[in-house]
Amino acid sequence: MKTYKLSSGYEMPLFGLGTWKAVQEDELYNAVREAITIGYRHFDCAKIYANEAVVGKALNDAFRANEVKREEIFVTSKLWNDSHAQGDVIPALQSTLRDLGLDYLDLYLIHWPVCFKKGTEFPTSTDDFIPPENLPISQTWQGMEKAVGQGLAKSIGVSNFSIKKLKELDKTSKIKPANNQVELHPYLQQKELSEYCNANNIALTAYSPLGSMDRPSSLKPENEPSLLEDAVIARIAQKHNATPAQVLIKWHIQRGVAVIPKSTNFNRLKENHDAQFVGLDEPDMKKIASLERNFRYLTGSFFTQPGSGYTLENIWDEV
Ligand code: NDP
Ligand code: 1BO
Repeated sequence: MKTYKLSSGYEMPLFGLGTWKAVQEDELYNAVREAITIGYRHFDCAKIYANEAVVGKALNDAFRANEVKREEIFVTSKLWNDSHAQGDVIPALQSTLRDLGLDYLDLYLIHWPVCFKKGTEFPTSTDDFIPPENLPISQTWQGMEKAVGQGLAKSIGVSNFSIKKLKELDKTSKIKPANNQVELHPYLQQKELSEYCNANNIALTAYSPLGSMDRPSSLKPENEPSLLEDAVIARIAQKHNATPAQVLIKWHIQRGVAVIPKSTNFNRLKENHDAQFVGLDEPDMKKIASLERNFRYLTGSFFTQPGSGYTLENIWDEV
């Protein structure tokens, strides 16, 4: 499997398994065990997905069964928005490690540039938010740097960060973020952000690469465009005797971007893994580039109640 050498010196596999919304425990457990058998070596987790104990059980059972060694897999998790205070980072990470049954993470990310009061999973009122000016990201990052110092995370990074926020972080950070995990697919190609990350040795990971169709209905407007039904993607898939999902996945790997499609279905796990064997050519890449429409499936609007201190403008730093 292709890897990306992170600025920390560690290698991150360019293909992994997403675990958001995988809430049915047996299904997720079996999916992780099956994924390991198929050849998955990168698992994307987060505290807020509320399923790290299940992922951890599956990983540890696979270690005990000698199917894979800890050092052969790459595990990412993410700091939730309620633990941004510098002193809350290590306890949050330790809690994630306990859930996963691991001694260290390969990568720990700040999940969103949004802060909640301690104990808030999802805000129900504006009182649950801490406005950005009251808890600068530089303080959270100092907690992240301590995680590396204590050997709890091999690499650290961010998620949903704009160029402006990466530049801000650069002014005070001792350890540079190794990774920025963002929504990325042919309808949201993030050209400038990709160029900035490439130039600054920040690996990109693409989330929601297939369009995140299983999002809760509250986060899913009607009539959104479907990547998997896109006619251009379908024609390229047909040409290579592949599926649209495989084209969407391989597009990232071919560009040196990590991609973490979620599935708990055995056939789709295999299909997605085998995307790495599809070879897209230059005309395919050009046709896919032409699909840009600056469209986000995950808009971030769930964080922008009036009075929260957060707006779409100050989350994405776009006008
Ligand atoms: P994806 O784009 O990966 O889409 C998941 C959906 O696609 C599920 O409904 C899944 O169903 C279906 N699917 C999977 N494979 C195929 C296939 N081959 N053909 C057709 N349908 C398929 O969405 P996610 O939003 O889950 O993104 C992937 C991962 O990225 C997340 O799980 C999470 O780990 C991470 N993420 C991180 C975010 C962040 O803020 N950092 C935000 C969002 C996601 P089924 O399971 O039934 O196969
Ligand atoms: C709020 C959605 C988080 C997915 O990673």
